[in-house]
Order: sequence, then structure tokens, then C-alpha cells
Amino acid sequence: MASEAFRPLDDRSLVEYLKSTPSLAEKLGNQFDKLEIKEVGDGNLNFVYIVVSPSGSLVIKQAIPYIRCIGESWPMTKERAYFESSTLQEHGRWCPEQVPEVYHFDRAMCLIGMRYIEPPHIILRKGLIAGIEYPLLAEHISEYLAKTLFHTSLLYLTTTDHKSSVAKYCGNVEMCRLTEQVVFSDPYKLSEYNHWTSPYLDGDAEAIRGDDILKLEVAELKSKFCERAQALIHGDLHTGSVMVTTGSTQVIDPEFGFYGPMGFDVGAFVGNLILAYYSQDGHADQGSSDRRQYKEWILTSISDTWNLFYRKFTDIWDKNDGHGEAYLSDIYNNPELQSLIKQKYMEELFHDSLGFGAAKMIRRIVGVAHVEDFESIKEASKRAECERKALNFAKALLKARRSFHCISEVVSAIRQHDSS
Ligand code: ADP
Ligand code: SR1
Ligand code: MG
Repeated sequence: MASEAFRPLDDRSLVEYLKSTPSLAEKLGNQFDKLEIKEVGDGNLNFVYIVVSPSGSLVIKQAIPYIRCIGESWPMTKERAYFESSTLQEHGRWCPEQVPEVYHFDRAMCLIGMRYIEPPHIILRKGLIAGIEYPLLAEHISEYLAKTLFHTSLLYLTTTDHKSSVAKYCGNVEMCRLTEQVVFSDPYKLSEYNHWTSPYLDGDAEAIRGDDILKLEVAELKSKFCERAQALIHGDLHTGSVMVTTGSTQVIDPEFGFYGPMGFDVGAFVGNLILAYYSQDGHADQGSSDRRQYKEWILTSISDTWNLFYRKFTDIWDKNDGHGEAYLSDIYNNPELQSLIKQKYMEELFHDSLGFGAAKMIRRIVGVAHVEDFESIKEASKRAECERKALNFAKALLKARRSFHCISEVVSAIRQHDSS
């Protein structure tokens, strides 16, 4: 069914919509008498309905013209659904194992029908809070990152195809502007939306607003975020955008998708794992679980994510040398030069990832949108203690990111800040 005009759906109108949309009705076996519909409502921006019939299931996601977690006072383009659907399809093309299939997209209704990622999948952030280990997480996420980022970059594409994709995703300007504001601007100035664990972190938030070196570094990162059209990135790859079981990893919610720096995705994921790490002391029970072993697992996952990503990305590159127009084979034609190029490219990507990861940590502690990892620590003084360690590490990492040569050095620095 192609709709003419936008109307927000509710449980009842959703059923009518499903009945009149063949591609969705089919997924439900055309059975509507015993439908179970549940609005999930734990995201920040949109409405998500899980629909289950006796012979099938799906998820309907609809964007509304404002930011759900703030309310109608913060309008936001509902065109984000178009960019989410397009990014899901493009990323799904390169990494179908980790991306839910899109069944249907209605641009006027800003509505996506997609595969229901069934239980026992849960949101990774919730699994990290519960202290659950996911042995395949780093393997799967590094696969997703390597495949989606490589194949949408100039390492694989012609300049004509790359430019035409860049042009398409430039349309997601309002979502990029939101990130510019909440990640790169608001935490460094007074803003009505900022908040933190007060009064404990009042001085820490003020120190950030007065830290000129930090501001210089953040300016560089913002410039890269706005100007470096390196690949089609997810744009919001925190641990709330990943659903997991011990054997499966699914990446959802790329509504911030656009052509940006690869390090923004790698950094978002790693930065959120570091937040999870520093929150663990707030979840430790006095008796049975001090989470020490779990913290080690998180650190291993951080190292594995980067190291596996490095290996997979450069492997795909080796197999596709000269495919894209970035490094033409008749110029870069000897193995030594090719190896040097790869080293240089990956070094810059590593430092970008550390910088963006750190900026994303800072925004989750003193900016508008916080994370459940810390918010679920009830005792404010304990929460502030965990947040301060994360904040101090993030500031140090952001400023000194170029002095790190490998991920094991970053892991050592995480430990150091934990014990100080
Ligand atoms: P928002 O864009 O508002 O942040 P999300 O895409 O993160 O929304 O979805 C909100 C919640 O809906 C998720 O946390 C998850 O629990 C659930 N959800 C979203 N997509 C799916 C899916 N394809 N299968 C199962 N659950 C999903
Ligand atoms: C008002 S900021 C809301 C945040 O939620 C999304 O998941 C993005 O991270 C965005 O920055
Ligand atoms: Mg979202």
C-alpha cells in the first residue's frame, strides 16, 4: 500500500495498514484474527511495534516529526525513516548476517516493515548491565564494520558511484545536525538540555566547559565528522543499537546513516563498551559477583573488536586492491607501497576511532542523552564515582589519541584510570 499522506499509527490503524499492505500481510500468513501487537517504546526517537501472528512476525517502525524522548518541543525530520531504510538495505547487502531484512518501506508514512529479531535476542546494553558474556560479539561486529565500511568507501567504489551516494545521504542533514549539537557542541557549553549527576559532577562539567585543549581537539573531530565523506556509516552505533544472543549479533537503527568518517562507527561501539566497563562497579553485588571477571571480558572484547576489524578490513582490501578509485593500481603497483598505504590508512582510522569514541563517552555523561549503564546505578554518589572515572579517561584519550599505537595500550590506560 502506497500512502498519500503521513498519519501516526496506533494499535488499531496499524492492523488496517497491515491488512492492506500485501508484502506485510504475507509475512503474517494473512492471518489477522489472533494478532499480538506490542509497542516497544524503549528507543529515544521513534515508535516501534512488534507484530506476531500464529504464522509469522515482523516489526513496524514509524518516525514521528519530533524527538520522542524529549517531546514535541524538539521537532525532528521524519525523513530519517527513509535514510534508515536505505542504510539497512545497503548495509544488509554487504553483511546480511548482521542486519535485519527490510520487508517494506512507505516514504509518505515514514514507516519501515522489517524482520522481527526474536527473543532470546536482547539489546546489548541490557546484556552488559546484566553481566552476560557474548563470545561472538567482537567477531560479528568487526565483520559488520569491515564489510559495510569497506564496500561503501572509495577503496571499493568508483568516484562516480561514491559521489552519487554521498549526494543521496547529504539529505540526512538534520540528523547530522542533531549529532553535531549533542556530541560536539552542547557538552562544551551551557545548554538547557545538558544534565549530569549533580552536585557530584558539577565541577567536572564546568571543567569540560573551561578546557581549551579539549575544545581544540573536539573542533578537529567535528570538522572530520562534517567534512570527511569516507563511507556510509551507521551514525549511531552504540550498544543500544545492537541486539544479541550468545550466538547472534544484529545491528538495528541506522537512522543517522550518512557518508562520514569510518572511525565514528568504530569509536561509537568501542566507546560504549568502555562506558559499560566503567559502570560495572556500580552493578557489582557485595557478595556473589564483584564483576571483576566480567570487566576483563569487556576489555578483551574491546581489543578483539579493533584487532579483528583491522584484520578483516585489510583482508577485504587485499582481495580488492585497485577496485575502487582511491589508489589506482598503475600508480600504487608494488607490494611495499601498498602495504605502507594500508598502514597509514589504518593508523588514521585508529586515531579517529579513539577520538570519536571518547567524544561519545563524554556526551553520555554531561550531555542530553545518558545511558542506562550509569542511569541504572541507583545510588547517586556511586554512579558519579563510576562516571567520573569514565569522564577522566575519555578526556585523556581524546587529547592523547595520537600517542596510542595499538589497542592494548588503550586497554592499559583504561585499567590505569580505573585504579587511580
Ligand atoms: P529508536 O530509533 O527510537 O532509538 P530503535 O530502533 O532503537 O528505536 O528501537 C527501539 C527498540 O525496539 C529497540 O531497543 C528494540 O528493543 C526494539 N526493536 C527495534 N527494531 C527491532 C527489530 N527489528 N526486532 C526486534 N526488536 C526491535
Ligand atoms: C536528543 S539526542 C538523542 C540521541 O538518541 C539517539 O540514539 C542518538 O544517539 C541521539 O544523539
Ligand atoms: Mg534511533
